[in-house]
Amino acid sequence: MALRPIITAPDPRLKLKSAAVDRFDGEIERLIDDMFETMYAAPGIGLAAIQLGIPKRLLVVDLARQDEPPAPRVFINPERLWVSDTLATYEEGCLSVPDHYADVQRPAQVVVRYRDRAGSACEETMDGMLATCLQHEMDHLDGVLFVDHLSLAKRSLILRKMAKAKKLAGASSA
Ligand code: GNR
Ligand code: NI
Repeated sequence: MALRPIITAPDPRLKLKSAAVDRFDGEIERLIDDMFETMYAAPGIGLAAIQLGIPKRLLVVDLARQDEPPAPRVFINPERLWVSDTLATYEEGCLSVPDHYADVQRPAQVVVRYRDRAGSACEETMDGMLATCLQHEMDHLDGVLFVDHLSLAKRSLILRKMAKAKKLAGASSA
């Protein structure tokens, strides 16, 4: 297992549409292990492969609290089959947009079809934080960040701050 660096905005790779996973082989297994290690170390509750620069439709999630045993979940080639009309609002953050948080409205319930780590087809109805997190991660697979759901004014403010922080970091370390 290995920690891998998480890409932060602004970065053109975060806008890519990721491609379906078509082989469930050792390479994917290694990537999944690295994604968990990187997500837990961050720490975060979800991570999409593109956040490590790999444009594959693969994401990992663990919503267990610190006082609960780990509950790692893998979702490969996930598709939303149905979304509720009812919306839910959560304050979201993103490991690719560090230090920024904002309320985002999304469908409160979703039905998702995906393949698990073994490649088996699964279908699951989700609500609560899992529904929000899955939709946040599935957005990453289509090059969408949570800030893209905000008003232009809020999005621009956050992305301007991110660009400035990156420039300052580059100037001092490079
Ligand atoms: O760690 C994360 N927390 C979070 C909080 C609210 C809604 C979504 C998330 S996902 C985020 C990790 C991340 O950036 N995944 O892509
Ligand atoms: Ni994210």
